[in-house]
Amino acid sequence: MSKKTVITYGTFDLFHVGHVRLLKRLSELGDKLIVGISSDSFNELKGKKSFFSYEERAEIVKSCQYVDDVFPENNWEQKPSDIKKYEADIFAMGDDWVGKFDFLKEQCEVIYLPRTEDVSTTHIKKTLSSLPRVG
Ligand code: C2G
Repeated sequence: MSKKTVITYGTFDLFHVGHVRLLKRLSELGDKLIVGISSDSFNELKGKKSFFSYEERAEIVKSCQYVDDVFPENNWEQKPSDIKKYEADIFAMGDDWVGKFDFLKEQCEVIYLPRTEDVSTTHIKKTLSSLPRVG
């Protein structure tokens, strides 16, 4: 049975249980999971300002037991060449992206998994910014 590589992408800022549960399920789809972490410049393109830098977010995701390797995601266009470079058999994302990456079906299997409800980086940031200042 040939070994299957799964590839996914994301900002993964303020690493939370929604990210962990997605990465766990992704790792169960194959034998190896590699994650494209959005660079700080790409985050700006996505209109996102992350709390942690690319280096910190990459270190945190790489430390996750479900993840085998990480690499920088610098633009929207690199996915086809990444899939070739890493010989990915499956491209998978949370289903807030459903349909958006179906063009990759020419190269590999494309799967969208249900997001974890009631947790998001945006919500965490909003909650923290509404707390009274301490110290
Ligand atoms: N996710 C999830 N459940 C949540 C929050 C996020 O399953 N409660 C998933 C998202 O669906 C995504 C991954 O975790 O597949 C990373 O989410 P983000 O860090 O928000 O990444 P995003 O901004 O969606 O960037 O080229 C693709 C982009 O880089 C994806």
